[in-house]
Amino acid sequence: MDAKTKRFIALDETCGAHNYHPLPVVISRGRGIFVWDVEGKRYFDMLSAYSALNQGHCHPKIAAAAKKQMGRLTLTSRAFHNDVMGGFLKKVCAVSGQDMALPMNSGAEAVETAIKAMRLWGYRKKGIAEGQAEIIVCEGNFHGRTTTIVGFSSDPDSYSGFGPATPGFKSVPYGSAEALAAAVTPNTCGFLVEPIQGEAGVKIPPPGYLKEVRRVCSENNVLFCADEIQTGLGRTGRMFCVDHEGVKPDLIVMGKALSGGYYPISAVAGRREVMGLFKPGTHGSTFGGNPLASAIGLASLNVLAREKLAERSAMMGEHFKKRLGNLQHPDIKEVRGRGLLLALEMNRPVRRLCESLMAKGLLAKDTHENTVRFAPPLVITKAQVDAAAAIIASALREF
Ligand code: IF1
Repeated sequence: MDAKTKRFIALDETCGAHNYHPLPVVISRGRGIFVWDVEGKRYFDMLSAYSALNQGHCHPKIAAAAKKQMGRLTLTSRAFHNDVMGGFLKKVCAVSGQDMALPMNSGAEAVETAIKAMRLWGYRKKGIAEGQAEIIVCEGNFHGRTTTIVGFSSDPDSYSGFGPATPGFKSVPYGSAEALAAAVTPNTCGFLVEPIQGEAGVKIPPPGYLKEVRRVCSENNVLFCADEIQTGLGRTGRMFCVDHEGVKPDLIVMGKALSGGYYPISAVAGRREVMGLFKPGTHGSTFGGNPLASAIGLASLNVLAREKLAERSAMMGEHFKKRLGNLQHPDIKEVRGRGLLLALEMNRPVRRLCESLMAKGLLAKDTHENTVRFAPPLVITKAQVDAAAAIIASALREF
């Protein structure tokens, strides 16, 4: 590792809390599916900032929209209207097929907003006694890092040391609509679920699961809330992952690629009967729905549509999955995924494989020890998929 890289890493380690264990690479530039480090070395980005860069690094159209708005108006707070937010939220509702949206900043903030919306609906509409509302979540979930959210995580790394947990949540096995039905009580207001569990290692539920969830929630007057922060906005080959089963949740949570990687933008879109329950003073955020975020968000959604990135994700994902499926190695356990949310699970820890991939010019992240996630920006071409697959094959031969 050369001096410049060492210096940047030392600075991060001295002044930054060690809540991550990054690969030893210092990135200084990005464009499309590539990033360059401080030595000028080029890498395929196979993480896309955990699927926040579906449109690719530094997409010129989003940059142009950001620069234009930056010179005009960036923040008013919601104490006043601005001339950008409405157009953005109209687009958010149009792409999600929902009536009303509430803009926030991080994914976790949007999940917290959805939790408040489900509880509010439970009390105001379902008639649950105040303070008794329950929300069902899945084992293996990842919905963010606030204390309430980690309180219902099943991953000790996420919740240890951060108790006491917020009450009012219970877990069921992922993928079982029967387990969900059995867990519902008269106090259940909502079910919060990832259509594919990203952090758990790209866990895909059995076919028909989401349809069954929709039926169970409808039959029991329980809100179905899909966390599409990672799986949404084209990542799995459809605009939203729930579209693979033609299912319409009551609430959809978005984040990450809603900004094309430019700016923290998230939103909860839902039925008017639910989202209309927030009255002035009952929820808010200094930056939520600001003009700059709204201009960037609108441009990001327009790029997804104009460049047909969901369709590209389906086509390139199929091709990439086939190439990964042809890889030969005695320790390969499974190749799985949908669209360009792919995972290679081995029978042993893969950190060294990721370090070898990095040496060969490809950046990928291990999740839960034995799984490497491959989730490039959706703008990747067939030739680039083939080049990436060749690098992965070469690293595997040495692994
Ligand atoms: C980290 C994981 C991925 C998410 C889903 C909500 C959020 C996320 C389905 C919260 C965020 C990020 C967070 C980041 C790493 C990454 C991650 F490994 F943590 F779990 F992608 F799988 N719902 N996921 O995936 O959104 O508040 O971060 O904007 O915390 O290490 P956020």
